[in-house]
Amino acid sequence: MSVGIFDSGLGGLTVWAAVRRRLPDLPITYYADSANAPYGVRDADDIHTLTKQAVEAMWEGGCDLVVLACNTASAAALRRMQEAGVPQGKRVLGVFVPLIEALTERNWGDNSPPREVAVSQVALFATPATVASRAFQRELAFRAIGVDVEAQSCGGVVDAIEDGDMILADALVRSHVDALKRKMPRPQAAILGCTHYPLVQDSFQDALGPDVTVFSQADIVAESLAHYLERRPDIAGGGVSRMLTTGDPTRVSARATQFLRRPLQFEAA
Ligand code: DGN
Repeated sequence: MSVGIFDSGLGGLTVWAAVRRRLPDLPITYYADSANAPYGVRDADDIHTLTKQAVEAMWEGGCDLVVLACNTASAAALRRMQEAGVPQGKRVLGVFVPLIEALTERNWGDNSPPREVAVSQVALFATPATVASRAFQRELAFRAIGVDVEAQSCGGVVDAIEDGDMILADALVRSHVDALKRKMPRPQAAILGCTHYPLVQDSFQDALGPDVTVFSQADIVAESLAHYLERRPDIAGGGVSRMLTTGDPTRVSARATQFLRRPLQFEAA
C-alpha cells in the first residue's frame, strides 16, 4: 500500500516534495494525468470524470488513500465523489480542508460547528475552474463564520510556470494581486489555491505586502497528511514509491526534472 498523490500534471510535485520532506519513509505513488492536463480551464463535469477515472486507477493500483493535490480537481470532483460513496477501505482527500484548518486555526480533522475566527478578509488566488466552483467558500462556511472571501482567477500563471517563464509569471501575479486589491483593499490573509503557486510565493508575498499572511498549500497539506496518518495507523505501511503519468514518460520525466530541479523518473500509468 502506498499513499497516492494525484494531480492533473506536474504542479502537484510541490505537494509531493513537501510530503517527502515531512514523511521521508512513506511510500508514495504520484499520478499525473498529463494526457488530459491542464484541468483548470475544463468544465466541472469533465474534471469530475477525469479525476474519478484517475483515482479509481490509483485505488486499483494499491493506494488505499489518495490525496487530490490538484485544487481544480478538489474543487470540481471531491465532494461529488465522496457523496457518491467510495469503495470499502478506500479514501480520497483534497487540499481545501487542510488550508482552511490552517487559516481558521483549527486542529487537524476538527469537525465541530462553524465559529468566529481571527481573520475576516481573505483573498483566494486560484485557476478559473476553482474560482468558478466556489468550493473553497463552501468548505470554509462549514468551519467559520464572518469571513469575507474575495476570489481572483489567475489566468496565465500556470502556463507561464510550466513554460519556465518566471518573469512573465511574476508580472501576471502582480497584475492579479492588483485586480484583487481593487475588490478587497486590505486582505489579512491570502490563500494560494493552486499547485503551482508555491513556485511564485515570493511574488505573491511581495505584491501583497508584509502584513498579509500567505497560506501556501504544499507544507500545510503535508502536515495535515502526517496527522491524518497518525490517527489512522492502519493506512500506511509496505508498498513502493512510484511516479506514474498518462502522458509520455520520457517527456514528462524531463519536464518534471526541470520543474522541481531534481532528477525524477516517471513510468506509464
Ligand atoms: N493542478 C491545478 C490546480 O491546483 O488547480 C493547476 C493546473 C491546472 O490544471 N490548471
